[in-house]
Amino acid sequence: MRTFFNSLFPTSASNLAPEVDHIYFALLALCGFVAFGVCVAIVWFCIRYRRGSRADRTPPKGSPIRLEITWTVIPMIIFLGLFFWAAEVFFGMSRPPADATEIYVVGKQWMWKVQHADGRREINEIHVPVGHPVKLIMTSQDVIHDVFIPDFRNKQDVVPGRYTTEWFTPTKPGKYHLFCSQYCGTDHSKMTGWVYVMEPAEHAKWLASQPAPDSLVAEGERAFHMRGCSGCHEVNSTIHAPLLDGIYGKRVPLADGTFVTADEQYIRDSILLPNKQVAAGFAPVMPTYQGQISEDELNAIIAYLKSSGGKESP
Ligand code: HEC
Ligand SMILES: [Cu+2]
Repeated sequence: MRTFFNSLFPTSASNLAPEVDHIYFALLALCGFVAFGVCVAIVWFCIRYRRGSRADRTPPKGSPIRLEITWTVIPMIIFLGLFFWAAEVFFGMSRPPADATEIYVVGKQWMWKVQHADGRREINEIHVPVGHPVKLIMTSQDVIHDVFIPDFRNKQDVVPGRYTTEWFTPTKPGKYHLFCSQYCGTDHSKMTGWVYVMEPAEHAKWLASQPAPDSLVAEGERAFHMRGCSGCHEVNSTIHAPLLDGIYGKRVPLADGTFVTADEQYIRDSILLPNKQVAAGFAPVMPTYQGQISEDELNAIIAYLKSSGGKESP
C-alpha cells in the first residue's frame, strides 16, 4: 500500500512538503466533494424529471433570496480560508530562517554549479546534512532556468541578472532528484542533479574526504584585490570611493536622494551597472565589470563583502 502510494506521489522529505501536501489534499477533497454532489444531483434530476414522470414542473414563485445568500457566503468563506492558508504557507516558503546555511547556485546551459561557503564546489550535486535549514542563492549565467526538487515541494526560477532564493530543511536522509523546470534549450531534459541529504556524522565524513579549497570569503577577498576593487575602495586610496566594510544589509543613500538596502542584488548591480544606482556624495567613476567577471566570482565577492562587517574605520 505504502509503495503503491509512493509510486503515485513523491516522497515527503523537507519541512515544506507536509505543508504543501495538506493544502493539496484539502483542495482535492473539496473538489471531490463538490464533483460528487454535482453527480448525485445530475442522476437524481435525470430520474425524477424523466419523460413521462408525474413530477411537479411548475416554476417556483418569488426569488429564493435566502438560498442565494447561503450559496454565495459559504463558498466565499471556504475559498477565502483556503487563500489565507495558502498565503501563510507561501510566506513561510519565501522567508528563509536567519541561521540557514547559504549555498550559491549558478545555472548554465546545461548544468548546475554549486558553491559552498567553505569554498567547496559541486556540479549537479548538493550535499547537505539532515535537519538544518539550507538557503540557495541562485542566479543564471545565460537563460532562465528553474530549481525544482519535487521531494521537497519547492521550485523557483533562476534568472540571469538577478538573485532568487529557495530554502528548505531536509527532514529525511536520502538522494533526491533536482530538475531544471524551465525549458532552457536543447539539453534541458538532461539538466538534472541530485540533492544528497546525509546524517550529520556522515556529512562531516563526506566533508573531510573532500579536498578543502580556500573558503568562498577568501576567494572573494583575493578577487577584490586582483580586480582592482581595493585600489579605490580602501581607506588609504587616493580615489574618493565608499568604504565597503559592513556594507551588506545597510541602508545606503543614493545620489538621487533615495535609499536602498545593500543586498546581493545591489552589490551585483554596483559591480556590473555602476551607474544604475550611484552612492550619494561620490562621483560615478567606478568602471563597469560587465562581461569580465563570472557569476562564480561575483558570488565570491558578495560573500566576502557580506563577511566584512565590523572593522569599519571611523
Ligand atoms: C576606479 C575606482 C573604483 C574601482 C576600481 C571600483 N570601484 Fe566600486 N565604487 C567606486 C565609486 C567612486 C563608487 C561610488 C559611486 C557609485 O556608486 O558608482 C563605487 C561604488 C561601489 C559600490 C556601492 C557602494 C555604496 O556605498 O553604495 C560597491 C558595492 C562597489 N563599488 C563595489 C566594487 C567592487 C566589488 C569592485 C571591484 C570588482 C569595485 N567596486 C571597483 C569606485 C571604484
Ligand atoms: Cu535549465
